[in-house]
Amino acid sequence: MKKLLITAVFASLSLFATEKEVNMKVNGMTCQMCAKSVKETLMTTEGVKDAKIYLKEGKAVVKTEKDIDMKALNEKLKKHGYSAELSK
Ligand SMILES: [Cu+2]
Repeated sequence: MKKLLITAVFASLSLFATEKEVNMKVNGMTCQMCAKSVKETLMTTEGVKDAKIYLKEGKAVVKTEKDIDMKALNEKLKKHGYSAELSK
């Protein structure tokens, strides 16, 4: 039982270690539908765990477990008229 607990703690620690938050500037969003579309595109991108879209600010905060392939992401976004770049 104790061993199981330790294993669980280590598993959650390594999860924290690999997960990070990335800020992106998103261009081209004008309404709620845009935000939804960008979110869906991000959520189907490899490594992305969660994405929060800020329509007014034109940005996205993305939880990811690996570096995002921005080129591949932009190719998908471009089809819908958006683009994204890493900020800060
Ligand atoms: Cu829109």
